[in-house]
Amino acid sequence: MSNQQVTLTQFIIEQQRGLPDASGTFTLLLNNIVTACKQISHRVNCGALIGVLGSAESENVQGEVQKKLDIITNDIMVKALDWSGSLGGMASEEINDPIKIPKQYPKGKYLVLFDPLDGSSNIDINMTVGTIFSILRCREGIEPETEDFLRRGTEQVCAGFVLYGPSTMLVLTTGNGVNGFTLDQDVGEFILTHCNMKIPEDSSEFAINMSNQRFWEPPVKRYIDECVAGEDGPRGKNFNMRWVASLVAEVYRILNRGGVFLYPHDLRDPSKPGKLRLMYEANPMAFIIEQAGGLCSTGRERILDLKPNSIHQRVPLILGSKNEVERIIAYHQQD
Ligand code: AFP
Repeated sequence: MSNQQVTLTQFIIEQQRGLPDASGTFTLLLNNIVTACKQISHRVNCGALIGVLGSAESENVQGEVQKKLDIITNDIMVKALDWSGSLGGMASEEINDPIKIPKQYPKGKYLVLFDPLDGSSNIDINMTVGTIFSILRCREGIEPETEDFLRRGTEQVCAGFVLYGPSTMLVLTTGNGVNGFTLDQDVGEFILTHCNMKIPEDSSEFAINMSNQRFWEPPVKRYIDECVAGEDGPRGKNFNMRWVASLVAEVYRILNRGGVFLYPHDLRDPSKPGKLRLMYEANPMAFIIEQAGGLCSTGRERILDLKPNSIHQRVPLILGSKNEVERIIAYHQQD
């Protein structure tokens, strides 16, 4: 590590210094999240060597079969965070109700919501997975109920994700732009490597699960048909397609070279307006994407403006390069 390198801890402390009311609680919370993610990174890296791959014999609250690592990573997050005194409560993709802070520990002024291992169906094939988190403020001293978590994405004070890929990376926003940090595995520190990330406004790359095509609504069908028509169609240029089936990997790609990601509303099951979860997938990604100059929408509404109705609510999700997402929104308005 050279003297020039800025660690995540230094970066956060320097950012917090500018805030008159900063007490160090937020820095501690973030530090604990990062410690958990380093532990997760280690487990994911070791994979089959330590017997953590494969499915557990259980389902999560969404009725999805849990991977062993879904359970392990959830426990790592909870244990890294519950003692710190910085949290009033937590919510996880893997647990139905809010997770309470054990009685022996003090309660603090933040709430954290997380998906401990997003894209976990990729884990057995050694593809990129990640942890996504969203931090909200909490009234101090209360025992937060579900209702206390159900706040619009605009109220997030911080959002981030850690990507366990060829490198382990943390992407973070506190509402002052987006920065990327790479884990130096030898030193055990996240180092600032991607300053002030900005998404190109235009793009010719889209990501969507094409196997759902027959269920799409007309505006999405129109957008994708026009991309696929390439030079011969109304867009007059060729498009490329990617689908990793891991939101963290798709968002990271878009942050670096632009593009759009769609998991749109579809007509398969009227009880499910989308696949992805608002509070610990769509909201944190929307905060990051908007801070990097992109847009994030359901097609009809801005994600960050949605009033949540449950912790595990699903929403349609369309995000990425500004001009492409604006086009998709316009197609929804014309529908
Ligand atoms: P898993 O965590 O079950 O692998 O789901 C991943 C995910 O929530 C998101 O990361 C992907 O973008 C999306 O689902 C992939 O969905 P499909 O499997 O329908 O392509």
